[in-house]
Amino acid sequence: MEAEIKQIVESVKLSIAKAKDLASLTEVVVKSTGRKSRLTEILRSISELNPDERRQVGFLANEAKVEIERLAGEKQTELEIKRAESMHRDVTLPGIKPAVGHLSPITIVMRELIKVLAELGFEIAEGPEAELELYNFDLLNIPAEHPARDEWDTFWLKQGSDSRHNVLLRTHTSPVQIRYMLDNKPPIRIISPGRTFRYEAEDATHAAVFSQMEGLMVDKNLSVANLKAVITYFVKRVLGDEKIVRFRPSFFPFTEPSFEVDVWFNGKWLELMGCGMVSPQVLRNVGIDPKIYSGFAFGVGIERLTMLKYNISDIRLFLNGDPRFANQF
Ligand code: FA5
Repeated sequence: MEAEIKQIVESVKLSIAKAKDLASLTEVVVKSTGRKSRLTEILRSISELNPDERRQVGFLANEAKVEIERLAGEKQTELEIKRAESMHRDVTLPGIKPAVGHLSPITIVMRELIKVLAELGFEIAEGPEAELELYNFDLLNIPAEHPARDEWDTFWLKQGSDSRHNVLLRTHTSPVQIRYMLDNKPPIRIISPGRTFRYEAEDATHAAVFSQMEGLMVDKNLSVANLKAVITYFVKRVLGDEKIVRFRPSFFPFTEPSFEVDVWFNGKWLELMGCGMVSPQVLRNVGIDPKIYSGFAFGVGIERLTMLKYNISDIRLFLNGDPRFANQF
């Protein structure tokens, strides 16, 4: 039995030395000195031995237990120091840069435009993306059979009994003009940025989902001169003074006269917005007397403006989510 005790101590010594962490050390200690260990078994059976043997074996077994506990204690201290050292942080090392998001180029240009027009006294008015047919078309002088409806084909969301109940995805931000004029009397000076939708074949300059910003000013004595001055001013403020801007006669059912505004870009004209003097019929539709008041309005394509500003050749890049494009801004 004496030899066995010595052998137990030797093998436990080896196991303790090999323990890689505190969990495996605890396991060794429990296995060698716990209730089910051979050492405990020996101590329990001492009473069956004769008195001489009893003293000798008892002494050795107790000594073995004390020795194992001492070795385990030393090992525990060693492992704890190691663990503390591995957790040590060098605060002078450069940190890991967190991935922070950023504004999309559309938002950057939109905000810039809002800032410039706010300086001219325009306030923001908003309208819903899911719009009534009545506001998107009828009250803008585009009745059901009007050919302009083909140009602005869209996604219909709800079919009701008539245009007051039919809901569609708005094709432009112009319905906000109607909503605002129904609720407010002149003088009016608003801008309305937002998403617009068209059932459209996409190409480098046409998207089915894009953004516009509407502008509307209604007051006494407004003329095309005011329209031209405001538009030329904000386009040059956003794109730079050297940009060449052209007003081209055009047609919109809700303005008279109407124009398209183009900017010279990569060797050709790029259409940036539609605009014109608010049609007297539209003013009458919303209860404003066209004999007293006149107004002008414009609807600028924000993607187009952003393409001009940053020299982007394809509108589809805005929505395809490629980080190589998005992270350049
Ligand atoms: C309109 O939407 C009129 N509501 C603009 C207007 C407002 C006229 C107020 C008069 C008074 P138009 O369909 O031309 O017009 O669109 C205006 C601008 O939106 C275009 O000049 C262009 O910059 C942009 N745009 C139009 N369609 C698309 C498209 N599919 N993808 C990207 N931009 C577009």
